[in-house]
Amino acid sequence: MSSLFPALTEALADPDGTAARRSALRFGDRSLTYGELAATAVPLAARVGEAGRIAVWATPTLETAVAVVAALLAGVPAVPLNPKSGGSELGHIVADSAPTLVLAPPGDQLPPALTALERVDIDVRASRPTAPSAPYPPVLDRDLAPETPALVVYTSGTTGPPKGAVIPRRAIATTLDALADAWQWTGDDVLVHGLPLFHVHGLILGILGPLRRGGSVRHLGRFETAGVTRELSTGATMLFGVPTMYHRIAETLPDDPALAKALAKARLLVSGSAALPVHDHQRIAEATGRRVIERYGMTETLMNTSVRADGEPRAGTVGVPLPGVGLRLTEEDGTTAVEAYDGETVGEIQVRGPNLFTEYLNRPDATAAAFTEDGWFRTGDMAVRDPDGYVRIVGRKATDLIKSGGYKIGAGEIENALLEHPGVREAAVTGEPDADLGERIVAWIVPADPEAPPSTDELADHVAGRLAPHKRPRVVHYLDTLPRNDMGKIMKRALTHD
Ligand code: MCA
Ligand code: AMP
Repeated sequence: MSSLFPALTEALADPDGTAARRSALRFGDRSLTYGELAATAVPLAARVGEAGRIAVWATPTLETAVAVVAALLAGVPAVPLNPKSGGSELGHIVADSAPTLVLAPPGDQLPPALTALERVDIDVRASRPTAPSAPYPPVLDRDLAPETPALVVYTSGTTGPPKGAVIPRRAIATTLDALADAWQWTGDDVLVHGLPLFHVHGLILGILGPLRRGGSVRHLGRFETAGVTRELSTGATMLFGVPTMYHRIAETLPDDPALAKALAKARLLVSGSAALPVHDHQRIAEATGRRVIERYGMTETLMNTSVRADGEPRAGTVGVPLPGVGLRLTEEDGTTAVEAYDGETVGEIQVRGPNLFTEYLNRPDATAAAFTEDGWFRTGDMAVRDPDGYVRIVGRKATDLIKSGGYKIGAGEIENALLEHPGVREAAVTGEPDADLGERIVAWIVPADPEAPPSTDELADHVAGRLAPHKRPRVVHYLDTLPRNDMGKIMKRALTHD
């Protein structure tokens, strides 16, 4: 397979050439050209070349981008870790993915779950000004087979701990090239975003995307509308974000003419990871004259559909299938295709194509269950199709999956964490609509001692410390019993707070 990053290969071949001098990555006041990225990532790739699998302490920094590029050059699968993950989540991911070493920025303190691993510092400064001094990695990235695993990204299911989706090199190349076609995305584009770097959206689309095109990315470190204004006013051409970020932009716009002006200049504003409400689409369009376009993807499938840059933007839809992606809607039985393009008939979205993952690590049962017998991946997303093929997502099959701030969160893992609190006898978790987060996590608790129930903050801290802060309940209701059916199963639909 050819190199994932032709511009980097070019910079390696000619360290003084034009390609090498082009800007690649910028995080705050720290940046790397393609030449500097090569000089930093190639020695690191040589260092990790023999490793089986490597964990990356995926802070929103230059170091994470360099580490992932190094792993991809070396052909060693990288497991990006959320640096805010709690002990039990990290423990699970490390035990399941069994990395041989962990890459982290120098000076970052790693939690106990990682201290047994060999640590390699990602020292961007050390190799920055010079050409690559270490030998090239034993295997050059262009010699690697398309099926070589590139990343293992952990993603929540309805029950149990997160599963590691194994993403091969061909899926990354395919999805990024399909997006280039749909968005007319070139090396002249400068992307701005403030997404986390341990998920597909921020890492594959937001970092590897610009690098594959030979363009550049400016990462905000953390999302703030002021950073969006600054970057789009000074040369950035594209913005990627989750709906919560666009909601915050829509809220800010009435009092911030500079933000409106900056957004109006952008070539492309893209939202994904969850549905962007039509109201936010409208507010942004009215204030800026620009329409946000949506694309639809999943950790397991990378990107499936998008509104095209040369197509008609339509709020409430995720556009049309990307080149190479097979997409069908199926009836309740999961195999009979829905033929209608009537904007009304609902079916489950199933997809197939070279954009798909290979398997869930160590979970052949879950991998098999995710596909139909004839090889379609069941997304669990419910949709209709307009007469011209535009897909509208209308819901989700599983009520036990919550999308909050663009993060997918399984109710089951939060329930299990809550049950580990001594003050909790029974627990159920649901999602409810939230203007900012899309959905917020709600916990329904039967306390062990009704006279002294654990507080909302205590339970939020408990879940944040064990799993991750974005999985913490925002609201807690206290009940005497949970509603159960004759089989003893909790009836979540009966959980209402009024
Ligand atoms: C508050 N905090 C706490 C606690 N309470 N920390 C520990 N314990 C507590 N009890 C901290 C948080 O860590 C955070 O810290 C700060 O308080 C605010 O937290 P919160 O309100 O939760 O978040 P936010 O900062 O308002 O986040 C909104 C966000 C975020 C920025 C939109 O949700 C986000 O980055 N979402 C992106 C999700 C994403 O990338 N999804 C892609 C997966 P601090 O301020 O220090 O951080 S989906 C995907 O990849 C597919 C393929 C797709 O289609 O894209
Ligand atoms: P994740 O597993 O975290 O990769 O999240 C994937 C899920 O995010 C999909 O199955 C959809 O439910 C949801 N999703 C992603 N993009 C969109 C979008 N543009 N509109 C609605 N839902 C989306």
